[in-house]
Amino acid sequence: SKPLNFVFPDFHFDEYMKKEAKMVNKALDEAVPLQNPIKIHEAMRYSLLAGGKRVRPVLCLASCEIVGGEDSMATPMACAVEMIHTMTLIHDDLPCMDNDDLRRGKPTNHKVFGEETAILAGDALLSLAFEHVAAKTPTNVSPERVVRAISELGSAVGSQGLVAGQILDISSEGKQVSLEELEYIHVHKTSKLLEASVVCGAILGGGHVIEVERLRKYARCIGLLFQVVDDILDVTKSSEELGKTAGKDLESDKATYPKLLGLDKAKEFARELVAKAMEELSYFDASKAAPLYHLANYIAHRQN
Ligand code: GRG
Repeated sequence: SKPLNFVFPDFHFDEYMKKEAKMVNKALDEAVPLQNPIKIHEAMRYSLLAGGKRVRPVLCLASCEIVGGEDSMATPMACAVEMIHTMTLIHDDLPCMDNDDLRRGKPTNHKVFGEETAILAGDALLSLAFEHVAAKTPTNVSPERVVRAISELGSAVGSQGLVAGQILDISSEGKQVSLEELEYIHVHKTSKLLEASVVCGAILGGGHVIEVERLRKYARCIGLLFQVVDDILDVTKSSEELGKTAGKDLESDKATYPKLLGLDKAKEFARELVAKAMEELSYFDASKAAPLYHLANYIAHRQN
Protein backbone atom coordinates (compact mmCIF):
# COMPACT_ATOMS: atom_id res chain seq x y z
CA SER A 1 0.00 0.00 0.00
CA LYS A 2 1.04 3.63 -0.55
CA PRO A 3 2.68 5.52 2.33
CA LEU A 4 0.07 7.53 4.25
CA ASN A 5 1.62 10.94 3.74
CA PHE A 6 1.71 10.32 0.02
CA VAL A 7 -2.01 9.66 -0.08
CA PHE A 8 -3.17 12.46 2.21
CA PRO A 9 -0.30 14.96 2.63
CA ASP A 10 -2.32 17.59 4.54
CA PHE A 11 -4.23 15.37 6.91
CA HIS A 12 -3.06 15.21 10.52
CA PHE A 13 -4.86 12.31 12.11
CA ASP A 14 -3.88 12.94 15.75
CA GLU A 15 -5.17 16.50 15.60
CA TYR A 16 -8.31 15.37 13.80
CA MET A 17 -9.03 12.69 16.41
CA LYS A 18 -8.45 15.11 19.30
CA LYS A 19 -10.71 17.76 17.78
CA GLU A 20 -13.53 15.31 17.00
CA ALA A 21 -13.32 13.60 20.40
CA LYS A 22 -13.47 16.99 22.13
CA MET A 23 -16.56 17.91 20.15
CA VAL A 24 -18.19 14.57 21.01
CA ASN A 25 -17.34 14.94 24.71
CA LYS A 26 -18.99 18.36 24.81
CA ALA A 27 -22.11 17.05 23.04
CA LEU A 28 -22.31 14.09 25.45
CA ASP A 29 -21.90 16.38 28.46
CA GLU A 30 -24.83 18.48 27.23
CA ALA A 31 -26.94 15.44 26.28
CA VAL A 32 -26.90 14.09 29.84
CA PRO A 33 -27.16 17.03 32.24
CA LEU A 34 -26.91 16.46 35.97
CA GLN A 35 -30.59 16.70 36.87
CA ASN A 36 -33.10 14.99 39.13
CA PRO A 37 -33.02 12.19 40.13
CA ILE A 38 -29.38 13.11 40.79
CA LYS A 39 -28.14 9.60 41.57
CA ILE A 40 -29.06 8.05 38.22
CA HIS A 41 -27.72 10.98 36.19
CA GLU A 42 -24.52 10.93 38.22
CA ALA A 43 -24.08 7.23 37.44
CA MET A 44 -24.82 7.76 33.72
CA ARG A 45 -22.37 10.65 33.49
CA TYR A 46 -19.70 8.83 35.49
CA SER A 47 -19.23 6.12 32.85
CA LEU A 48 -20.15 8.17 29.79
CA LEU A 49 -17.63 10.94 30.51
CA ALA A 50 -14.89 8.64 31.83
CA GLY A 51 -12.69 8.90 28.75
CA GLY A 52 -12.57 6.20 26.11
CA LYS A 53 -11.20 6.57 22.62
CA ARG A 54 -14.55 7.67 21.10
CA VAL A 55 -13.90 5.51 18.02
CA ARG A 56 -17.60 4.86 17.31
CA PRO A 57 -18.81 8.49 17.35
CA VAL A 58 -15.82 9.63 15.29
CA LEU A 59 -16.53 6.89 12.73
CA CYS A 60 -20.14 8.06 12.59
CA LEU A 61 -19.12 11.68 11.92
CA ALA A 62 -16.44 10.69 9.38
CA SER A 63 -18.95 8.55 7.52
CA CYS A 64 -21.45 11.42 7.41
CA GLU A 65 -18.68 13.60 6.01
CA ILE A 66 -17.55 11.19 3.29
CA VAL A 67 -21.03 11.21 1.71
CA GLY A 68 -21.10 15.02 1.81
CA GLY A 69 -23.06 15.59 5.02
CA GLU A 70 -22.36 18.16 7.75
CA ASP A 71 -21.25 17.11 11.25
CA SER A 72 -24.40 18.49 12.84
CA MET A 73 -26.57 15.99 10.91
CA ALA A 74 -24.91 13.06 12.67
CA THR A 75 -23.91 14.57 16.04
CA PRO A 76 -26.95 13.21 17.96
CA MET A 77 -26.31 9.79 16.40
CA ALA A 78 -22.61 10.01 17.29
CA CYS A 79 -23.67 10.61 20.92
CA ALA A 80 -26.18 7.76 20.73
CA VAL A 81 -23.62 5.15 19.63
CA GLU A 82 -21.31 6.18 22.47
CA MET A 83 -24.20 6.03 24.98
CA ILE A 84 -24.97 2.50 23.79
CA HIS A 85 -21.32 1.47 23.83
CA THR A 86 -21.01 2.78 27.40
CA MET A 87 -24.13 0.94 28.55
CA THR A 88 -22.76 -2.33 27.19
CA LEU A 89 -19.54 -1.74 29.13
CA ILE A 90 -21.47 -1.03 32.36
CA HIS A 91 -23.53 -4.20 31.99
CA ASP A 92 -20.58 -6.29 30.81
CA ASP A 93 -18.66 -5.35 33.98
CA LEU A 94 -21.45 -6.44 36.36
CA PRO A 95 -20.79 -9.31 38.78
CA CYS A 96 -23.28 -11.53 36.87
CA MET A 97 -21.32 -10.95 33.63
CA ASP A 98 -17.53 -10.35 33.63
CA ASN A 99 -17.34 -9.08 37.21
CA ASP A 100 -14.72 -6.39 36.55
CA ASP A 101 -13.51 -3.81 39.05
CA LEU A 102 -11.86 -1.39 36.67
CA ARG A 103 -12.94 0.22 33.39
CA ARG A 104 -11.29 3.07 31.51
CA GLY A 105 -8.83 3.30 34.40
CA LYS A 106 -11.53 3.94 37.00
CA PRO A 107 -13.60 1.74 39.36
CA THR A 108 -16.53 0.21 37.46
CA ASN A 109 -20.01 1.72 37.71
CA HIS A 110 -21.41 -0.91 40.08
CA LYS A 111 -18.35 -0.56 42.36
CA VAL A 112 -19.12 3.14 42.81
CA PHE A 113 -22.93 3.27 42.65
CA GLY A 114 -24.02 -0.28 43.47
CA GLU A 115 -25.43 -2.96 41.20
CA GLU A 116 -29.04 -1.72 41.11
CA THR A 117 -27.99 1.76 40.00
CA ALA A 118 -25.47 0.41 37.47
CA ILE A 119 -28.17 -1.71 35.79
CA LEU A 120 -30.54 1.26 35.69
CA ALA A 121 -27.83 3.64 34.43
CA GLY A 122 -27.24 1.23 31.52
CA ASP A 123 -30.97 0.98 30.81
CA ALA A 124 -31.37 4.75 30.92
CA LEU A 125 -28.44 5.30 28.53
CA LEU A 126 -29.88 2.77 26.09
CA SER A 127 -33.26 4.45 26.12
CA LEU A 128 -31.84 7.96 25.92
CA ALA A 129 -29.75 7.01 22.88
CA PHE A 130 -32.86 6.42 20.75
CA GLU A 131 -34.73 9.40 22.19
CA HIS A 132 -31.74 11.65 21.51
CA VAL A 133 -31.53 10.73 17.81
CA ALA A 134 -35.27 11.08 17.30
CA ALA A 135 -35.55 14.38 19.16
CA LYS A 136 -32.26 16.13 18.36
CA THR A 137 -31.35 15.27 14.75
CA PRO A 138 -31.65 18.60 12.86
CA THR A 139 -34.60 19.15 10.54
CA ASN A 140 -32.42 19.31 7.41
CA VAL A 141 -32.27 15.50 7.69
CA SER A 142 -35.47 13.93 6.36
CA PRO A 143 -37.68 12.02 8.86
CA GLU A 144 -37.40 9.03 6.52
CA ARG A 145 -33.61 8.97 7.00
CA VAL A 146 -33.94 9.38 10.77
CA VAL A 147 -36.29 6.40 10.94
CA ARG A 148 -33.99 4.28 8.76
CA ALA A 149 -31.03 5.12 10.99
CA ILE A 150 -32.94 4.34 14.18
CA SER A 151 -34.03 1.00 12.75
CA GLU A 152 -30.43 0.20 11.81
CA LEU A 153 -29.24 1.07 15.32
CA GLY A 154 -31.96 -0.99 16.98
CA SER A 155 -31.14 -4.11 15.00
CA ALA A 156 -27.42 -3.73 15.74
CA VAL A 157 -28.07 -3.70 19.47
CA GLY A 158 -30.84 -6.23 19.98
CA SER A 159 -31.16 -10.01 19.93
CA GLN A 160 -29.78 -10.18 16.36
CA GLY A 161 -26.87 -7.93 17.27
CA LEU A 162 -24.84 -7.18 20.41
CA VAL A 163 -27.13 -9.18 22.65
CA ALA A 164 -26.77 -12.21 20.34
CA GLY A 165 -22.98 -11.97 20.58
CA GLN A 166 -23.04 -11.65 24.34
CA ILE A 167 -25.40 -14.60 24.90
CA LEU A 168 -23.26 -16.83 22.68
CA ASP A 169 -20.11 -15.67 24.41
CA ILE A 170 -21.61 -16.54 27.79
CA SER A 171 -22.88 -19.95 26.70
CA SER A 172 -19.57 -20.88 25.07
CA GLU A 173 -17.58 -20.27 28.25
CA GLY A 174 -15.34 -23.20 29.12
CA LYS A 175 -16.19 -24.95 25.82
CA GLN A 176 -14.11 -25.53 22.68
CA VAL A 177 -14.98 -22.76 20.23
CA SER A 178 -14.48 -23.14 16.45
CA LEU A 179 -13.21 -20.31 14.25
CA GLU A 180 -16.76 -19.83 12.88
CA GLU A 181 -18.21 -19.53 16.38
CA LEU A 182 -15.48 -17.12 17.44
CA GLU A 183 -16.19 -15.00 14.38
CA TYR A 184 -19.94 -15.01 15.13
CA ILE A 185 -19.30 -13.79 18.67
CA HIS A 186 -16.95 -11.01 17.57
CA VAL A 187 -19.08 -9.89 14.64
CA HIS A 188 -22.06 -9.52 16.96
CA LYS A 189 -20.43 -8.29 20.19
CA THR A 190 -18.07 -5.81 18.57
CA SER A 191 -18.60 -5.30 14.82
CA LYS A 192 -22.35 -4.67 14.82
CA LEU A 193 -22.13 -1.40 16.75
CA LEU A 194 -19.12 -0.21 14.74
CA GLU A 195 -21.05 -1.06 11.56
CA ALA A 196 -24.14 0.80 12.77
CA SER A 197 -21.99 3.83 13.67
CA VAL A 198 -20.67 4.03 10.10
CA VAL A 199 -23.92 3.11 8.34
CA CYS A 200 -26.06 5.52 10.39
CA GLY A 201 -23.58 8.37 9.79
CA ALA A 202 -23.85 7.76 6.04
CA ILE A 203 -27.67 7.51 6.09
CA LEU A 204 -28.04 10.76 8.05
CA GLY A 205 -25.42 12.53 5.93
CA GLY A 206 -27.55 11.91 2.83
CA GLY A 207 -25.62 8.97 1.35
CA HIS A 208 -27.01 7.07 -1.63
CA VAL A 209 -27.88 3.40 -0.96
CA ILE A 210 -24.82 2.29 -2.96
CA GLU A 211 -22.56 4.48 -0.83
CA VAL A 212 -24.19 3.29 2.39
CA GLU A 213 -23.66 -0.34 1.41
CA ARG A 214 -20.02 0.26 0.42
CA LEU A 215 -19.43 1.85 3.79
CA ARG A 216 -21.15 -1.10 5.46
CA LYS A 217 -18.54 -3.38 3.84
CA TYR A 218 -15.75 -1.07 5.04
CA ALA A 219 -17.24 -1.12 8.54
CA ARG A 220 -17.53 -4.92 8.65
CA CYS A 221 -13.83 -5.21 7.88
CA ILE A 222 -12.74 -2.71 10.52
CA GLY A 223 -15.23 -4.16 13.03
CA LEU A 224 -13.64 -7.58 12.80
CA LEU A 225 -10.21 -5.97 12.62
CA PHE A 226 -10.92 -4.21 15.93
CA GLN A 227 -11.39 -7.54 17.67
CA VAL A 228 -8.53 -9.37 15.93
CA VAL A 229 -6.20 -6.54 17.02
CA ASP A 230 -7.65 -6.74 20.55
CA ASP A 231 -6.81 -10.45 20.65
CA ILE A 232 -3.31 -9.85 19.29
CA LEU A 233 -2.72 -7.07 21.85
CA ASP A 234 -3.82 -9.41 24.62
CA VAL A 235 -1.08 -11.84 23.63
CA THR A 236 1.70 -9.38 22.85
CA LYS A 237 0.97 -7.17 25.89
CA SER A 238 0.84 -9.98 28.39
CA SER A 239 3.99 -11.56 26.96
CA GLU A 240 5.73 -8.19 27.35
CA GLU A 241 4.47 -7.93 30.91
CA LEU A 242 5.44 -11.46 31.78
CA GLY A 243 8.69 -11.26 29.86
CA LYS A 244 8.06 -14.50 28.05
CA THR A 245 7.16 -15.55 24.53
CA ALA A 246 3.63 -16.88 25.09
CA GLY A 247 1.06 -14.43 26.48
CA LYS A 248 -1.70 -15.30 28.90
CA ASP A 249 -4.32 -15.69 26.21
CA LEU A 250 -2.44 -18.47 24.50
CA GLU A 251 -2.67 -20.33 27.81
CA SER A 252 -6.13 -19.39 29.11
CA ASP A 253 -9.46 -21.04 28.15
CA LYS A 254 -10.75 -18.07 26.19
CA ALA A 255 -10.78 -18.58 22.41
CA THR A 256 -8.94 -15.87 20.49
CA TYR A 257 -7.66 -15.46 16.93
CA PRO A 258 -3.98 -15.98 17.87
CA LYS A 259 -4.99 -19.12 19.73
CA LEU A 260 -7.02 -20.59 16.85
CA LEU A 261 -4.87 -19.35 13.97
CA GLY A 262 -1.44 -18.76 15.51
CA LEU A 263 -0.02 -15.27 16.03
CA ASP A 264 1.47 -14.87 12.53
CA LYS A 265 -1.72 -15.92 10.73
CA ALA A 266 -3.78 -13.67 13.01
CA LYS A 267 -1.55 -10.73 12.05
CA GLU A 268 -1.86 -11.64 8.38
CA PHE A 269 -5.67 -11.76 8.73
CA ALA A 270 -5.56 -8.27 10.27
CA ARG A 271 -3.53 -6.98 7.31
CA GLU A 272 -6.04 -8.48 4.85
CA LEU A 273 -8.93 -6.80 6.66
CA VAL A 274 -7.27 -3.36 6.48
CA ALA A 275 -6.58 -3.83 2.76
CA LYS A 276 -10.21 -4.83 2.11
CA ALA A 277 -11.51 -1.86 4.08
CA MET A 278 -9.29 0.54 2.11
CA GLU A 279 -10.51 -0.93 -1.16
CA GLU A 280 -14.09 0.08 -0.37
CA LEU A 281 -12.93 3.64 0.28
CA SER A 282 -11.29 3.91 -3.12
CA TYR A 283 -14.75 4.46 -4.64
CA PHE A 284 -15.17 7.74 -2.73
CA ASP A 285 -13.95 11.26 -3.38
CA ALA A 286 -10.30 11.16 -2.27
CA SER A 287 -10.51 14.59 -0.67
CA LYS A 288 -13.16 13.31 1.78
CA ALA A 289 -11.81 9.80 2.41
CA ALA A 290 -8.85 10.73 4.64
CA PRO A 291 -10.61 10.38 8.05
CA LEU A 292 -12.02 6.89 7.37
CA TYR A 293 -8.74 5.82 5.77
CA HIS A 294 -6.77 6.89 8.83
CA LEU A 295 -9.35 5.48 11.26
CA ALA A 296 -8.84 2.04 9.70
CA ASN A 297 -5.09 2.40 10.15
CA TYR A 298 -5.57 3.64 13.69
CA ILE A 299 -7.66 0.58 14.58
CA ALA A 300 -5.03 -1.67 12.99
CA HIS A 301 -2.10 -0.11 14.87
CA ARG A 302 -3.63 0.94 18.19
CA GLN A 303 -1.83 -0.02 21.35
CA ASN A 304 -4.82 -0.10 23.72
C1 GRG B 1 -26.84 -4.02 24.26
C2 GRG B 1 -29.00 -4.28 25.54
C3 GRG B 1 -27.56 -4.53 25.46
C4 GRG B 1 -26.95 -5.21 26.43
C5 GRG B 1 -25.52 -5.41 26.53
C6 GRG B 1 -23.14 -6.67 27.92
C7 GRG B 1 -23.58 -6.79 26.52
C8 GRG B 1 -25.05 -6.80 26.24
C9 GRG B 1 -22.71 -6.88 25.50
C10 GRG B 1 -21.24 -6.80 25.69
C11 GRG B 1 -20.65 -6.07 24.59
C12 GRG B 1 -19.21 -5.76 24.81
C13 GRG B 1 -18.74 -5.28 26.14
C14 GRG B 1 -18.37 -5.87 23.77
C15 GRG B 1 -16.94 -5.51 23.80
C16 GRG B 1 -16.79 -4.26 22.97
C17 GRG B 1 -15.41 -3.68 23.00
C18 GRG B 1 -14.47 -4.07 21.93
C19 GRG B 1 -15.06 -2.79 23.95
C20 GRG B 1 -13.84 -2.00 23.97
O1 GRG B 1 -14.06 -0.87 23.14
P1 GRG B 1 -13.04 0.34 23.03
O2 GRG B 1 -11.65 -0.20 22.92
O3 GRG B 1 -13.18 0.99 24.48
O4 GRG B 1 -13.51 1.26 21.97
P2 GRG B 1 -13.14 2.54 24.90
O5 GRG B 1 -13.03 2.51 26.41
O6 GRG B 1 -11.96 3.18 24.26
O7 GRG B 1 -14.42 3.17 24.46
